Amino acid sequence: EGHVALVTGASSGIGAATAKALAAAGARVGLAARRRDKLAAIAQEIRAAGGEATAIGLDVSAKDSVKAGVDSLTRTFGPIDIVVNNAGLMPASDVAALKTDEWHEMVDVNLKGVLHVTAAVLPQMMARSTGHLVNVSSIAGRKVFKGLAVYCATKHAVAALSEGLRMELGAAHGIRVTCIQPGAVETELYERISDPGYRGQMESLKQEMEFLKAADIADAILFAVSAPPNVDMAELFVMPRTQAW
Ligand code: NJP
Repeated sequence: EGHVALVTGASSGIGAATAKALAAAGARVGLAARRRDKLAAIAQEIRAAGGEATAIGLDVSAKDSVKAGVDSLTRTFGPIDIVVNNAGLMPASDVAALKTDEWHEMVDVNLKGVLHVTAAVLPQMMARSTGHLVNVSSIAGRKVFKGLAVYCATKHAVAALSEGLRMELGAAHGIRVTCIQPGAVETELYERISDPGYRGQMESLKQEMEFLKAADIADAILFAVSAPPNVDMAELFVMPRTQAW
C-alpha cells in the first residue's frame, strides 16, 4: 500500500501480471521494458482499474537507459521501495550451433540487466535503509537443461547474486532480497526460440502438462513483498503441479 515499485520486463508475461498485481494491492508502479506501446496500454489498463502506473521505456542491458528510467520513476512517484528484476529471454539452442550473439544477449539482459538495475536503485535504498529486490531466476537456476546451457548459466548467476545480495544488504542496510524460481509458465518467452527442434519440444510439453499462468508467479511475488518487515522470503520455487522434471 503506497509503495513505489519498478517492474522490468513489464510489457508481457510475468512482468505485466506482477505490475497489475502490485498496483491492485495499492503500489504505484513503474512498468519498464523496450516496447513502449505495450507498456502504455498496460499502464492505462491499471489506471482504468483505479491503480497508479507509469510506463518507462528502457533497455535493461544499457546502463544509461536504466539510470534514466530509475531517475524518471523516482521523479514521478518518489523513492523506489520494490524492484522486480524480471526482464529476460531464452532463445534455446545447442552450444555447438555457436549462436554467440544470443549467448551475449542472454548475459546482457538476464544477468547484466539485473546488475544495472540493482546499481541504479541501491543508492536510494541504502540511503533510506529500506527496500526489496525481487530477482526472477528460474528452475534453470537450480538445474541444467540441454539446449539451455547459457540461459541456465545466467539464471544460476542470478540465484547466486540474489543470495549474496541478501547476505550483504539485509542486516546491514534493511533491504530484503527475494529470488523467484518458476517452473514452466505460459508466456511469450518461448516465442523467441528459433531452433525448430527446441521449439517443437516446447510445443509438445504444452500438450503434456499444464503450464502456470503469469498471474501465479505474480501472486508469489506479492506474497514475498507483503511479508512482515522482519521476514525475508529468500527463495520461492514455484512449480506447476504437473511438471515432473
Ligand atoms: O517472458 P516474456 P516471461 N530490456 O517474454 C522484457 C523468467 N522465467 O514473462 O523489452 C528491457 O513474456 C520484454 O520486454 P520488451 C524469464 O527468464 C520464465 O516468461 O518490451 N526489457 C518482456 O517484457 C524472465 O526472466 C519462465 O521486449 C526486456 C520480458 O522481458 C522472466 O521470467 C520460467 C529486455 C519477457 O517477457 C519473465 O519472462 C522461468 C531488455 N533488453 C523463468 N529484453 C517461463 N515463462 O516458463 C527483454 O523459470 N525484455
